[in-house]
Amino acid sequence: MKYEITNGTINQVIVDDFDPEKVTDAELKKLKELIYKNKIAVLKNQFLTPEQYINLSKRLGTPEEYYQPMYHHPEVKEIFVSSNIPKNGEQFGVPKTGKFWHADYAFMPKPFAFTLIYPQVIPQQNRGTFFIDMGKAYNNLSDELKAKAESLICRHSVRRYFKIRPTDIYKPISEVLKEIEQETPEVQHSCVFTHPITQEKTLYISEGFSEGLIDKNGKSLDQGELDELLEATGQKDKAYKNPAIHLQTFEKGDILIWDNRSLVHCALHTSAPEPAESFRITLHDEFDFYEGVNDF
Ligand code: 7UC
Ligand code: FE
Repeated sequence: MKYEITNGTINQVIVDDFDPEKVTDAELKKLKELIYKNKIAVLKNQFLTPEQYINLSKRLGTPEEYYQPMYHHPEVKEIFVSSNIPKNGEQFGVPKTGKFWHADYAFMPKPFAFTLIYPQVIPQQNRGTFFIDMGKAYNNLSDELKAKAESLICRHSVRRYFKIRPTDIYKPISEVLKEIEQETPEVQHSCVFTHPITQEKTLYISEGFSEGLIDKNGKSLDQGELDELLEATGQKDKAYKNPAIHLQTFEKGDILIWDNRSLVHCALHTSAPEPAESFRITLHDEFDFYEGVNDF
């Protein structure tokens, strides 16, 4: 496995000669270490069937199916399908997913270590995903804000970005809202945690899923306090010009793998109705998401 590291707002590990049939466990271990350290890897020229894709993923970690079946690939349930291209005349997966700053499953008690994205149909314009390194974001805070953030807990929920399901049509909105709260009740996570592998401190908040901050005594802080922290990370920049924002573009055959503990991301969906489709797999590794995650 030969790789090259390109320096940028976020470093990328580019692997040109990746062969999932030949790669050894030792090389995959090395790849994971490189991802923890650099945050993003791109495997070039991959043309895998859904089975080959899930088999490769299983060698990198433990896949978890998305909690809502409407996102599942019909043949491989662990594949989350983002698509605006119907298959056999029917909707395939869910269109326009993740178009807001978030870390995958931050609204769940046990978020994932890694996310893999394998674009299948790439639009000509506005392709790619924005990323912000929240380890760097923490590091760039003033000492005063660092100390404050470390003492806080953040509440997270999917409620603002829950997608209306086909089966929700004609339901009273109050019923849908009640179901969201029952199925995915708000969770709490430490506002800052130490990455279990790199030992880097990371600010764990996002514009899409974070609902508010509370102190260790359970007292809620003003919304302005969360907004101040989000602003400092670059997530409030609606023009995506903040220097902390990295735009990752794709080519056909790329598989992107990133560290979902350190990075928040925001999908860049085409404004014109261009066809787009990608297959996502999310993985747990052998470590807790962070030390103490089970206490929440
Ligand atoms: O449709 C979507 O944008 C999915 C989103 C609510 N959740 C992705 C995740 O894994 O956190
Ligand atoms: Fe996502």
